[in-house]
This record gives sequence, structure tokens and C-alpha cells, in this order.
Amino acid sequence: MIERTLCIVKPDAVEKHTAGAILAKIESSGLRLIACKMLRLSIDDAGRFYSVHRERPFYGELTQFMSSGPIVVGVLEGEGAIGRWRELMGATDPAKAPAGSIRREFGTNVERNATHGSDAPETARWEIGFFFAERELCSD
Ligand code: 3AN
Repeated sequence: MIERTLCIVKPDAVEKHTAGAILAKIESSGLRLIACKMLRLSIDDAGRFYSVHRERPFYGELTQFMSSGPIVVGVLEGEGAIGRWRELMGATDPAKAPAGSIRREFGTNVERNATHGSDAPETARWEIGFFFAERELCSD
């Protein structure tokens, strides 16, 4: 099934000037980048985006970090895009992500783990709508 998923290059990876390298890996994987922009979240934006995690102990730190600098957000499209993008990223903890994965190569720890990806079709729809208007999605 052709799916769409949200990708975020997080502030740690933008700060290290690795956003381009991450986008290159995405494009060479065969996933299509159909939307992309750079922006900086306010702490309130980050809180809304991560509201599913608001009861978790790391919520405060996570929203601080995600609003600490610019991010690059994009929409990926392709067959099984949600699972393929998660596989390309690797595990949440970069130390547990396989060699060659994006988080292993570019991440530092569970918080500063370089990228985000949607985890299911319903979340993908919501997350894409959080950042993009329909006219910004350059699909066929
Ligand atoms: P994933 O992004 O791999 O789906 P989730 O949904 O468990 O991982 O976590 C959402 C985000 O919360 C992660 N991307 C990560 O940056 C952050 N996070 C998860 N666990 C921790 C933790 N123990 N400490 C700080 N941040 C965390």
C-alpha cells in the first residue's frame, strides 16, 4: 500500500549540519520526499505535537529540546513508507540501532536521536496535518 509518513530532522541533527546527509539517505532509499521545510517550534507547538507523551517523565525535556533550534520536517511517500522510514531510522536509542541506520550514524542518545517518524497510518495523517497544508504536498 502506498503510504505517507512524517519525518523530522531534529534540532541536534540540524545543528550538526547533517540534515542534508539524512535527506540524501532518505532519497537514495527510494522513498519520495513530497514536502519539506525548515522551521522552529515554540515550546507550546512541541507540547501539542508530543501531547501523547505528556504523562511520560521525559515530556518536559523532550519539548524543551524539540523547541531548542530549527528542525527540518518532510513528508515521505511510497510503498510501506511508515515501516520503511522507521527501519531506516533504527531504534529510538541510537546505541541499539543497527549499523548503517540513521539514528546510529547521526544520533547521540534517546532524546537527541536525530530523527522522528510516524508510527502508524492514523498518527501519520495527524502529524502531516500538524505541519503541512494539502497544497504543500507535491504528490502526482
Ligand atoms: P520513537 O520516536 O522511536 O517512536 P517514542 O515514541 O517511544 O520513540 O518516543 C518519542 C520521542 O520521545 C523519541 N523520539 C525520543 O526522542 C523521546 N524519548 C523517548 N524515550 C525517552 C527518554 N527515556 N528520555 C528522553 N527522551 C525520550
